Amino acid sequence: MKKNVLKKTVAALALSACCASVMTAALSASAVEAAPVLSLSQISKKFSEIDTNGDGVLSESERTFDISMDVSGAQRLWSAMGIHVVLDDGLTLVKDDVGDPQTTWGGAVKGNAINSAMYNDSTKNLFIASAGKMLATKFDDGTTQWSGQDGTIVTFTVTIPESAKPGDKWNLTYKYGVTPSTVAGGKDTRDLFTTTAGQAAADAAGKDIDDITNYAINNWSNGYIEILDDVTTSTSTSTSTSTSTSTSTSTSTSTSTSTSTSTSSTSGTTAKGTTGTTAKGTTGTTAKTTAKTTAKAVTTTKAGNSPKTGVAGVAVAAAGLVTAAGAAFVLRKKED
Ligand SMILES: [Ca+2]
Repeated sequence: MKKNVLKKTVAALALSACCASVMTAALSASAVEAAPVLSLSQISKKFSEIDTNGDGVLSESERTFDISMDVSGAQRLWSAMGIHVVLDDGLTLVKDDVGDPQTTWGGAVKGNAINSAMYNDSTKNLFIASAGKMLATKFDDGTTQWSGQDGTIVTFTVTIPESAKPGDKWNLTYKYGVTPSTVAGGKDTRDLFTTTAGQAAADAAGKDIDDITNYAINNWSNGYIEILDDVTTSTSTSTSTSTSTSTSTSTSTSTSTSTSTSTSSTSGTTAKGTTGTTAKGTTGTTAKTTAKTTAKAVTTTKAGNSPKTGVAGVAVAAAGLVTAAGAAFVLRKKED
């Protein structure tokens, strides 16, 4: 009984959302449409910047990084989210005193009633969920507004390993999770970033993925932490030649060439050639040439970073998905 009422309500919402957007699209070229772009922090630092006290060793605090999950293009245009982020091997999620992910929820979800983060240690899947509502206010063109905003959704914290060294990189990768019906019961439970109306419309149309979610998963930007190679190691071989010739009775030419090649660091070479001529009483000429060659070291070495494979994802499916499903159910329940 309650279910039916709910279904009708959802259908009505979907219908109104559908027709409102169709009408505004027809009336105005600048209709407000959700085009959510989810991102994760992309951090590139030199080892010397991370090793703040300069002792050559990375302490726990020096190895700790805040990762921000942000969204743009969906200001007041979303209300339901459940998305996975997979942490690379080597990254450790920081937890609070009761074992939950240590998180700070941001402005994008401050109007949402439920915000939840769950982490599966074995699969390294972090599931971020948020649920809001439709607002009474509308955009000028009549488009329905929702509680979800642009900005930071959540900030969580990870540490890189003690063995971290220049050239290392760890990825944080968005994943669209699907919990099969065999696990979830009923029908497949899928990740989403949309409105309840958007999802209802997709359900009504028999589509697995609604349009807003589809945009999100095709435009998200993954995160990473990388340590740039700024360490000067190895010996640089530099050769410097200086030749000078001086002839003639009235002028003096001095040529100085200097070449320096370095494979790993910066090197400068200065060659100075001086020649003075005194033949026939002409004045001496001094030529000085300075050549400087700077070669920047480029390191493309990557170590110890095996990319996530689908196999790993599958392996987690059971446990991670149960978690996802659990969250989805909680969300649904709360929404009801
Ligand atoms: Ca240090």
